Amino acid sequence: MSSTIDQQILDVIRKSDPEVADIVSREAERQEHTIELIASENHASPAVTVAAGTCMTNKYAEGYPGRRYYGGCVHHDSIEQLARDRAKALFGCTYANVQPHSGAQANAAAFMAMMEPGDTFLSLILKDGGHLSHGMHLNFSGIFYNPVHYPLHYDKDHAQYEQIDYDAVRAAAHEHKPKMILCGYSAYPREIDFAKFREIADEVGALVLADISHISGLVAAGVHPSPFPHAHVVTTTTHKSLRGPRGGLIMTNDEELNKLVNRNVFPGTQGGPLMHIITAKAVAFGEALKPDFRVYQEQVVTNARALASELTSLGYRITSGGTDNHLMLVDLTTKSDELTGKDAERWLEDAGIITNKNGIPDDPRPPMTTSGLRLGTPATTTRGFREAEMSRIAQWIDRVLVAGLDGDEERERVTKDVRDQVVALCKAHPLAHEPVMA
Ligand code: DSN
Repeated sequence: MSSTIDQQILDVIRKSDPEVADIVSREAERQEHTIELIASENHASPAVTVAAGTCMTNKYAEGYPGRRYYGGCVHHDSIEQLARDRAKALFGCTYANVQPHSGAQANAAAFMAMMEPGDTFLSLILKDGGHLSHGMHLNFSGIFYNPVHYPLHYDKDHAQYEQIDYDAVRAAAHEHKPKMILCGYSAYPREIDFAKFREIADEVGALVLADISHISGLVAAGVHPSPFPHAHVVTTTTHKSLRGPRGGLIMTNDEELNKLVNRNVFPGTQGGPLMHIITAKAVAFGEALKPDFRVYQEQVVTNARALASELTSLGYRITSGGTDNHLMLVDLTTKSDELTGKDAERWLEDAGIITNKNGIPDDPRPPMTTSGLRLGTPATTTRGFREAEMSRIAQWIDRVLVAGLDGDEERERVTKDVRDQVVALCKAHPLAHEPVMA
């Protein structure tokens, strides 16, 4: 959010509710002066942010354009149709449902469109880079369906160590005969071969669901191969690399599946759509259709490679040996056996560098501790950082982590020094205007 816009919004809130305004103001300050490396976050443009706060929130619009359960939806029909049309143009597909409130909601509706309760599906397990909604036992996907999982290459000597083992996907598909095969991940740094997934699915009569939540910005810009025409259904969030408002989106080229998707979003899993968010999605898709969006996404990938390369030279192992997209998983144990993701996340946050602990493939530590850190470049690229800044950030990360291992006194000294430099860099690249990498 731009600080100019923030200020105007805050002035309005403050007049009515100073307590809330204070909290939002502190968050705006936090975002302005910290380096955001969480791979699933970004800084939405002022236009997207403001669109999400418009009068479009005031309307019930259950149903779809032209077929609503409430009167007065004429402008909501226009905005939803515009959002759909822009999504279709962006991803080159025939049908788009812009109503899912989130990625997990999008997956719930997609699952219901593609399977019956109790059916088997094949996915990557959460601990290896999948997502909660890809079959975790406490999630709807693991409660109402029967998940089986394909592995990564776990053999350290294999050229594709920690990458998807397509032969194993094929073997699992033939063994389990799933109704659906799910590809697309939350912590996977390599290119996905959607055509290969479709080939395997066709061999066993399965459908392919591609959850491109993390990489949808890259896909929209042509920087990562598209899941179309290979996947039967594609889901995504809209707020990660795509840089829209927080929300979900489902797409397909198949008329029958589209009918099922629509029915399973509303009334299957949701009631009234969040029309103010759909308005902001339309704005975000419009931004992503502009030629500069490709330049931004290319820089996201270049920055990720620069960050991974500098961390490697500082003694950290990047899982799978590098990155093809916007994120990387850092194996902290190559620096020190003592170093955990939990400590690293906390120490870096103290220094103004925001990350998240993340399991590495086959991680012996539990998810609240982990041996890894997930880093991504969509947000830092939005504020205009390039390779030189990535290199400095890698060095700051290393200084903070080494100092943390050296004990409290050293950590305190280094944290303060790095924090000051982080603030100075953020001040030199303010969030106070249109995204630098438009
Ligand atoms: N929690 C998201 C992420 O950080 O990848 C996925 O939903």
